[in-house]
Amino acid sequence: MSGDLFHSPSAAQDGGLRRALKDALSAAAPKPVLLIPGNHDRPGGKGEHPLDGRFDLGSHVRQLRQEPFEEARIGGVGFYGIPFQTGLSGGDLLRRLPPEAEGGVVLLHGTAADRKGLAMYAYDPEDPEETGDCVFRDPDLEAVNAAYFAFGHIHKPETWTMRGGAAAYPGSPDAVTVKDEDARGVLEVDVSAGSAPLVNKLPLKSACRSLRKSVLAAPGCEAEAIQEVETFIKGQPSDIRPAVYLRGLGSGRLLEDGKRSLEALFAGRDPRPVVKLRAAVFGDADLAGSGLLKDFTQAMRRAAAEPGSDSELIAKAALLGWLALRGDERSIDRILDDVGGGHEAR
Ligand SMILES: [Mn+2]
Repeated sequence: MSGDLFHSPSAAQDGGLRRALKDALSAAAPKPVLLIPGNHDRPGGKGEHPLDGRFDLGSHVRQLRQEPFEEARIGGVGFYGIPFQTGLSGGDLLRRLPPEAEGGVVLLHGTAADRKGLAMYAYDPEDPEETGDCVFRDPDLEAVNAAYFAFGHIHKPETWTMRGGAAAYPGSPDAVTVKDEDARGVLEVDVSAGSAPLVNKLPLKSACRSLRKSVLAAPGCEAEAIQEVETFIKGQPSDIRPAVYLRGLGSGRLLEDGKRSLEALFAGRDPRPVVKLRAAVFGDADLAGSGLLKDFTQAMRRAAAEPGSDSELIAKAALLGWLALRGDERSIDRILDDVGGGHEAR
């Protein structure tokens, strides 16, 4: 397990959670379980953390915590755990590994910076979780010549090969954020000597992935938008965590009430859906009898009714148009930032 077993050090203070975790890990016994701390287990990569051996997670569970790396040998294979840390660069951490790491398995937690599909997760100074530490480059990984690099940190699954071996993020076993839309799984890796490792993705019996959808609201048909959200959520199987964004324009009162009623309706659903109100909302007085707003609303509805229309794009475009008419430049800048962010997240 390559890090971020706990969301935060304080989460690990929960004795009930630790008992449940130990219970779950006992299912693997007597097979050994190796784990390293990630940036969530150990924010900033410094100081005490819950994976420093203070908690007994089972005699078959080994917490690899020594810096810059800690070695374990199992069945003749060398495993090298690199705990999340901030003193050395990713390249320097890999160069500290001994020559025997060739053909072995490396556990590491951070960003594989040369993976194009994962590039948007790379160092972001705006994100307090991304400190810019433990960033690993493919040439530094290749120089180790390990059979397999077991990466943790990025929730999105990705496997890639390199000289003499392979590397992978299995992805989080459950959807942690609304962005985690890929199917969830774990990786079974065969590192038999003398051949390239075989990476086999195994599905999980009980895991959910997120599925995002935008629903367009327009003044005068807020109830239809709420109904559309309800129908969408009811139509999803139990391995989907629906994440619905209410966009467009509408009565703040009606949309807030609708959001609350949806939350009450689905309070018992597991996984519980996420409903986010992202519409530009108006007071009821603003909406009464405004000719321009009415025309605008009708234009939005016509656009949304076009076959094959992208409701999220229409909502954003309509909202920009509406704000432009009102001369609201600050909101336009904010939405344009959001549009850019949304595109990047794909
Ligand atoms: Mn992490």
